[in-house]
Amino acid sequence: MSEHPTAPEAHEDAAMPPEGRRRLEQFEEGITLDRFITETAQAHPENKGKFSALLRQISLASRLVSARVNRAGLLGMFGDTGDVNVQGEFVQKLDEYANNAFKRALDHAGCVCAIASEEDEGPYYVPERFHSGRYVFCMDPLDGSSNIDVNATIGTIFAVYRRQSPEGTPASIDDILRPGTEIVAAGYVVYGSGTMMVLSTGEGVNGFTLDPSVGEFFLSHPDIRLKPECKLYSVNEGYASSWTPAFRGWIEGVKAPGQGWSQRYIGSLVADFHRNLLKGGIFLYPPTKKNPEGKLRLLYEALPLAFLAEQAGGAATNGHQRILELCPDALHARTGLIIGNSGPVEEVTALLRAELRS
Ligand code: AHM
Ligand code: MG
Repeated sequence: MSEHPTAPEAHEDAAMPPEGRRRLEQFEEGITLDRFITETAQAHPENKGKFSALLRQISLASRLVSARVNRAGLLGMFGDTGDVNVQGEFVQKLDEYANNAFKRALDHAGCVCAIASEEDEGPYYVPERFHSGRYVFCMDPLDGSSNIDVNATIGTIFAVYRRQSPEGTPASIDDILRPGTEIVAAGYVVYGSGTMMVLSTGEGVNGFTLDPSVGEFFLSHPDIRLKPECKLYSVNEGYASSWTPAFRGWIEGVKAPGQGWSQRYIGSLVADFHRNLLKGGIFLYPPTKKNPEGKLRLLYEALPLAFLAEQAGGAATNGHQRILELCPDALHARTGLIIGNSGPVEEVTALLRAELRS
């Protein structure tokens, strides 16, 4: 039996909650991300190993970024590079590192033909010598960059599409700008007090915690479902003066006496989404005066998280339409985002739709 990763006495701890005991048993069974990938591939032999290669390279890049994030303060990796990205934001040193780590991990493995990144103005088409593959990879390599320098949780968000053009031919922008209904896998990695990858290949959502002592992700959160109870809302209330009356009315409603809601907002979408996914909650970022289309990016922020939310039994809209039915018209297109437990998401969306009609 594997020794990984806990001392036997931990199991004898009568005070340990059942959930903790269950997690330790999962760890002892040693269900690694690698094994999960192998078993997923066996269930889909049509993928010819390329999908597994892709997931393994994502895992590698995540571990590289995790290691770098953990040591950033020691390596002089805080702060910006002096460059400004296509979003008009200063590129942080870790943004650049994460962007390159994922591109380098993926471009030569024969599984990806194009990579779209928040940090790059245009798509990166994989050189032909690397046998450009059958998948398209879209990512925000390091979401929540403003939290880097304060050691608060940040993360990588990604979505995978199957290319539409034939393999072996040059890929194009039409392979990248696809509706969310065509996503074949999506996930994120949170670099927080621990590092965790949350992944869906379209058959539910599973969470894997990185054991840094062995450099491997282990299944720690199998079959994640949003809790039916939803009493957390995440919104930047500093923009309240930009909200429409219907939106403001809904927020005032949850704050009314006796409603029992709490507000939680980290300012890293990936971290706010992760907490809400595990505890039950709703994240809202509507259009504002500063960002009339919304701030968050459809292709590599909203769409992957919408895929995960739906796979976990939740919902995601832009305030009017289901996010997964949207197709970006540009790489860096922005959107409003209301995401989390389906009850409150549908409630806010119904109010906003009615407001639009009136
Ligand atoms: P980033 O991708 O450049 O880090 O920006 C996106 C981030 C999200 O992670 C977060 O939800 C949002 O911006 C916070 O914005 P604000 O500071 O306006 O509340
Ligand atoms: Mg981001």
